[in-house]
Amino acid sequence: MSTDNLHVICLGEILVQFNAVTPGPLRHVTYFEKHAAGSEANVAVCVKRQGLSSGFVTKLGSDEFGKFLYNWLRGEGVDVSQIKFDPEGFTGIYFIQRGFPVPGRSSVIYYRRGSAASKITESDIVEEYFSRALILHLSGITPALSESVLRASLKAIDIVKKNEAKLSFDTNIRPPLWKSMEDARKTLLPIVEKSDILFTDIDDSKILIGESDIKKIIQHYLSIGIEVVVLKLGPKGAIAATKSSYCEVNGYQVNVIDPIGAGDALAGTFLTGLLKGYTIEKSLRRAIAAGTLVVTVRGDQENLPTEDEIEAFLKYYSGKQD
Ligand code: KDG
Repeated sequence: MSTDNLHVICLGEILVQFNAVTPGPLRHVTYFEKHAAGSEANVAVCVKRQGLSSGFVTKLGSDEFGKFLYNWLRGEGVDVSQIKFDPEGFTGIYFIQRGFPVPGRSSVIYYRRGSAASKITESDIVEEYFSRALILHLSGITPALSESVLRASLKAIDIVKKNEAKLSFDTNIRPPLWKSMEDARKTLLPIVEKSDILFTDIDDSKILIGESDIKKIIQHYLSIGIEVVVLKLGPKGAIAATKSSYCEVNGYQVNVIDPIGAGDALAGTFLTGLLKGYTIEKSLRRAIAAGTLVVTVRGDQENLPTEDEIEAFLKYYSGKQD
């Protein structure tokens, strides 16, 4: 491992998110807000905001949106040295429809097939760079982008495993990105099995291991050698477990504007906690606080809290939750 470490390196696609300003079906929405988003990019920004170093590896189109996203990440202090611009490619975008047809829920409409990020190949994975990672973080979105991105992801994983760094994986199954759920299962399971830290939820676990019982899901993942399992329970909170510890933290009741991005805030904050040497329980409490803040606004990254802001949140809610 290089002496010039980065705490967390993330590989994936950052996209422009157009978030409906008003709730309801998109056909009736007139105004959209522009945000920088994308699961792994959200994690990279989260880690950096909480005072650790992070790098984000991707390809962007040589277009206005590519410039916006590059400058955004650079402005946040994420290491962008491995971001490439593809002169032929375009930057992926997506729209968020809020509060319809299910109040409090959002849905995602992608315009990303064939984007610059989907053209990432193994040759974009530089061994010297990935050797600097203490943690490589990926989600189930990245391997779904294309065959070549899947191969690139596997190469990055091999590098960090060879260096005895940790693989953090969020299963994040996004059905519109897969041919079938069987395809998702076959592709993602080998990555899950290599993970040291796993973020998942009940829906994804049903697809991946055919299990929906909370205790059995956790037992299964621990039994295959995953060190830390975090099971996200949506607004109910989350559970974190290792072979020797188990803790459950309840969610907070807040006014949900857009729940998308909460899982990334949770993952990024939890990883930051582990890297700072916090206990599993303290890391999870902080992670739930961060996820809660993100759902109270449009956009995935704007409300990602700093260390002090998490403290202020927890201090305010102390004794008011559970
Ligand atoms: O986790 C939030 C992401 O789902 C969102 O930002 C968009 O990365 C995204 C995706 O591919 O769904």
